[in-house]
Amino acid sequence: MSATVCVLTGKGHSAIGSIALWGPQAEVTLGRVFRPSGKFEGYRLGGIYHGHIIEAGNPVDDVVMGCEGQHQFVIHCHGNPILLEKIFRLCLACGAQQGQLNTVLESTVPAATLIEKEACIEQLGAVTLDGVRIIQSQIDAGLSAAIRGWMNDTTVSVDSIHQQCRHILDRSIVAGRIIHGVRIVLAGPPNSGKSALLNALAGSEKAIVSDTAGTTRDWVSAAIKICPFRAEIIDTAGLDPMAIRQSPDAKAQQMTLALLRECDCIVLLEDATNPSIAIPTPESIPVVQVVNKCDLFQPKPQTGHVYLSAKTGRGIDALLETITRTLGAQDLKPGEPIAFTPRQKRLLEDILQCHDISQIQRILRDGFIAPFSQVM
Ligand SMILES: Nc1nc2c(ncn2[C@@H]2O[C@H](COP(=O)(O)OP(=O)(O)OP(=O)(O)O)[C@@H](O)[C@H]2O)c(=O)[nH]1
Ligand SMILES: [Mg+2]
Repeated sequence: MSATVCVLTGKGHSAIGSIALWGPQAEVTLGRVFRPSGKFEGYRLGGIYHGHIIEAGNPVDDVVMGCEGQHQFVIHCHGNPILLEKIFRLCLACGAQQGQLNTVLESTVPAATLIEKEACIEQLGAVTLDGVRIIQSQIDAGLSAAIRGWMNDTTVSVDSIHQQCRHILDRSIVAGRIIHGVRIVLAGPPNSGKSALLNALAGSEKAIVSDTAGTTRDWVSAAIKICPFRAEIIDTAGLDPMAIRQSPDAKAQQMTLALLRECDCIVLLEDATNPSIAIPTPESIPVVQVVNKCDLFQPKPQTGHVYLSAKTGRGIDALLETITRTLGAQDLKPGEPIAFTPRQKRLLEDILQCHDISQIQRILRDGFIAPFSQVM
């Protein structure tokens, strides 16, 4: 089996760049690309080696290389991305195959349990610091503590475990939103002020605002922070039952309907000066009802509606608070157990199917607590 190589550091310029090289043939590839300085007596675990990356006998870069485990090396070179790319390609030319960052971590990060290993990998994809914290808190406390508690408590009942599993799965939806971000779709009839609201939320002119109905056809988006979420706000074509079939308008309508089905929350706008018929939305997606243009007309308040003016900005804070509440941010307490991978969620769902405590104990031991090496 050939060695595997992967660039560990980001794509931009930096002082140092790092490349992982691992696998049973790693030393063979290294022998072709790395020339240690001074006396060399072989690689040992924890050893740090200064030397040069060479190509056809000529030095390419001055590097420091660490032996981080059996057949596991990290080359620390200068951080110019062109140089990193060159060293990466040299390793490929010298027998290594390209690996993925996740695989590097699975093979090289030391971890006592599978939850810890998964936490190391998953936190790389977290889009907020809160998301990273949620994942990290599952290693010693959170999910790990809940599982250890069930395993150590000889009196715990199947019903009690089931109840807690359901609670964890519910909270995992909110946690997933904080970890991976949310998609929020602005929908409503033409001219209700969706593009004006997107611009107000983004703080810049992202979308064209005009009093011509049907201005927005293709969707436009902006990324903003709605604490504790990172939100992608999507402005859509106004929903208009009169849009002619087969026309670009009809296509825009279909795109809006597809976006409504694939988001975490719908902000449904209504024009205070021009009330329209209710727009049906998918049942499973939470909706925040907004009445816009309240600077022109203040309608009689209805509970559950947010009244605002995208033009003056009045009511925008109330909208952000309502979105945060609707997405359940307040339901998740710090350190609470959550499942942060599809595998963990599947195991909790499997536990919900078990009626025998010994079956549950087996899933807990093999799926959560077993050392990483025993499970893979
Ligand atoms: N007075 C007032 N005018 C607004 C407000 N929001 C939007 N408008 C105006 O309403 C018109 C339509 O606004 P848009 O944001 O383009 O509406 P839209 O929902 O994106 O329209 P389509 O893209 O056609 O679906 C523009 O003339 C805006 O200036 C508001 O809060 N107050
Ligand atoms: Mg628009």
